[in-house]
Formats: sequence, structure tokens, C-alpha cells
Amino acid sequence: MNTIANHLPTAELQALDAAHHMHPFTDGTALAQKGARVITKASGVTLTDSDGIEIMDAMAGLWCVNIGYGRAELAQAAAAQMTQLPYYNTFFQTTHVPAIALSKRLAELAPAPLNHVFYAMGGSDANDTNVRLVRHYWAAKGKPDKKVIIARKNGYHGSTMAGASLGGMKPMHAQGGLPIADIVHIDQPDWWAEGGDLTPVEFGLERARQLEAKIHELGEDKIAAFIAEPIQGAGGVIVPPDSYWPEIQRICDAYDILLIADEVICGFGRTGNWFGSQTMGIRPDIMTIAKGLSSGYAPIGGSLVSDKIANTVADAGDFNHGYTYSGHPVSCAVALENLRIIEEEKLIENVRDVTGPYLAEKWAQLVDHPLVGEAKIVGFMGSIALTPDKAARAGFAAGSGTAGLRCRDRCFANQLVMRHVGDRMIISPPLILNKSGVDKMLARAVKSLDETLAALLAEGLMK
Ligand code: PXG
Repeated sequence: MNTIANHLPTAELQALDAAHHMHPFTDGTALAQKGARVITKASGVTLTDSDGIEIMDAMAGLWCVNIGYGRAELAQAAAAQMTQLPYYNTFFQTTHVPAIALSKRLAELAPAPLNHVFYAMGGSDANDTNVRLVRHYWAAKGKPDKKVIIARKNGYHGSTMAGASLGGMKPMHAQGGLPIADIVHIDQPDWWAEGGDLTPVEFGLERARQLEAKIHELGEDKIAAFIAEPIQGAGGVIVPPDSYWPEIQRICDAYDILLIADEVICGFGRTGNWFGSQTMGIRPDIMTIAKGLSSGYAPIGGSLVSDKIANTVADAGDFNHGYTYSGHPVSCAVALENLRIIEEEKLIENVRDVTGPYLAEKWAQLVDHPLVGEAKIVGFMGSIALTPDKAARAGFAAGSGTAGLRCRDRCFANQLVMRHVGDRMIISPPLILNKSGVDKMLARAVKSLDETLAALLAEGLMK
């Protein structure tokens, strides 16, 4: 059997990595100088690197390992499926049992009218499906000009041409000629950074009404859909004010605009419900899913689609779209086993009723730290805003990321993976993290914040 050598010295692995492996969202030259951290194994909420150092993973990989690492049941489900039927496609009027079973299960879990699934390999390509699907839907309804999709600045919807276009990340648009045609962006509901003198409630309404203004500007018959994450993840865990989502829902209903909820991060328990749309009280026509669907054990994503859309598209002939690995049997089998574990071990109820509230109470106390201006958390996704001046909600004079980068490095040194987005620190731990795990995570976070504060003061970056 071909095994993957895992016994080379770290420096040798790093040199090989630098020589041949191009990393996502990475300055390759800088990384080659520093050397990538090599992760060799993981169990529960703990990673181990090639030097044997154990690191607590407060990001669940990339927001995806919801059931935690090392669950042999998923490996067994994959092995059994590979033995029985490693691959077959779902094109040309064929199907297979894992895709059938997973589709049925997802239809049961999703809010009422979302009874249909179109599979992808992850969230980006699922959002590509969504762009084509909503435009095809309106064309089938005799409205081919209803094709503009409204999205948000600082939203994240993936890295493909359509995914990155829907996203509102300026550095991504700056590379490769994005966004593609007929995708426009409105401002995000980030009260801390952009709320000015408005109350959160006023600001939430103001940002939601930008959607209405954009619809008036472009014309209702030109707008196919609005897409947003229930809670922005990669943008920095931005929890919108309570007034935001009800107003967005009202506007989508009033103007016959399809609502696409990108649940890639919020789905599968992250917010204390199966879906973030339930937590935020919205009724999407389409939900993008990925990540927690398989807890990252196998690549799978997709679009959960309403009866209204699926039936219209079915009646309109071929939908000329699909991926070789749409509904891959091994990924479907792994996802089903993952969903079984989430349900039977009551991971979502635990986040909603036990560990989530416990974490929320302690997380809120972080605002007492001199460096922390805002602490936000919903279920098991949280963020804190680092600031040199809480009252002014100020940024650092030396630029965005001044404190965030230092804090992220201190976290690593203190055996904690906590990410930074600019000067926001974010967490999204595995849903299995228990109360003592929460305590351990917070102790390491506070130590890292203390050290960051000391460094900022010593370097004269903060008074
Ligand atoms: N939508 C959302 C809301 C996401 O968070 C995608 C779509 C794309 O999914 P795929 O599976 O194609 O990557 C994502 C992915 C980060 C980070 O740095 C976040 C994501 C991916 C990579 C990095 O926070 N989210």
C-alpha cells in the first residue's frame, strides 16, 4: 500500500512544500521564508504539528469540522462506500443510493419549501450553481432580463469566478477582472465599524434599505436575487443588528426578489440551529451548503432549492449545468454519517442550550479587556473587535490588522488557533467543545490578548 511519508524532519517537509505547493490566499515568497506549519494529525478539538506540538483548534479547520476530528465512523462510511460503489455520476438519467438518501435527509432538515438539492463539491461552486439557477428560473418564467444579483461588500461566497464576484472582498476583485457582469454590492451591516452615530437598530434598517434603494435604482424587473450570509463569517463574524434581517425579508417579499442564504458557515449547527436562517428568522428560496455538511471529512456542497424554483426549472427542459462529482457517492455517504452523529449526539441542542450560553456569557466579558471594544457571539461563532479607543470605536493608526496579526501570532504561540480578520479576532470551534474546553480556549485567548496589549504598548502603537 502506498502510504504518505510523515516521518521527514519538519524543515525538509517545509522545503518540499515551498518548492512545489501553491497555497490559497498566501504570499508564497513570505511563506517559503518562514516555512509552513505542518499539521500531522488531529483528535477532538486538538491538532498536532510535525514537531509534536498540540494546538487547540478554535476555528474547526476552516469553520467546518463541526463534529471534531478523528471520528472513525466517517472513515468507515467512506471505506464501505468506496468498496461498494466508489463513483458513479448523476447525469444522463442515473442516480445512486447515497445521493438519494442524503437528498431525502436534507429535505427533512431544511425549512419547509426547500425540498430539493443540487450538489457541488464545496460552497464556491454551489454559488456558481445559484447564479445560473436563479437566472435560468427567471428566464423560464418569461423574465430573461431579471438577472442582476445583489450581494454585499465584505461578504464571502467563495473563490470561483461567480463566488468571488458575489463576495464583496476588494482584494479578490482586484485580481482576475471581477466582479463578472450583473452582480452589484450594497454595504454590510457592520455597526461597529460603519455605524457612525446611528443606534444599531437604526443602522440595521439603513443598511437593509440600501437593498430597496438598489432595487429602485436598477428596476425590480432586472433583479433576480439577493444573496447574503445570515451572519458574515470570513468578513469577521459580523452579527447584524436585530432590525436588519426582518427588513431584508420584507423587501425581498415586496419586490419578488429571490433570497439566497449562504449557509456554508452558518449551517449544520454553528448558530445553535440546523441553519442560520432559522436563527435569524428568514425564509430563503435557496440555501448554499457545504463545510459542516460533512464536517470537512469529504468535499461536498450544494444548493437547497425551494419547490417553486425546482418545479419551474424541471418544467423548463434541461438545466445545462453539473459537475463530474455532483453528489459524489463517497461524500454523500460521509455526509449522511456526519448528520447522524450531529443529530444522535444532540450537538446542536448542546450548542443552543448548554455550551453556547456558557461560552456566550464568558465571551461577553471579554469587553472588559482594555483592547476589546465589541464582543459578538451567536451559538459557536464569535468575534471581538480590537481597538485602541473603545469610546471612539477607533481603528489603529498603523493600519487594519495591527493588533489582529499580533494577537493571531500570540494565539499560535499559546497553542490556540484563533483567526484574525483585520483587527477582529474570530472563533468557530468544533461543536463538541465542552465547558472545560471553553475555559481552556478562553484562558489561552485572554493570555494572548494580554501579550498583544503589552506588545502594542511597548511598540508605541497604542497609548
Ligand atoms: N460561502 C461562504 C459563506 C463561505 O464561508 C464559501 C462560500 C466557499 O466555500 P468553498 O467550500 O468553496 O471554500 C465559503 C468558504 C476564511 C475562509 O479565511 C472562509 C472560507 C473559505 C476559506 C477561507 O475565513 N469560506
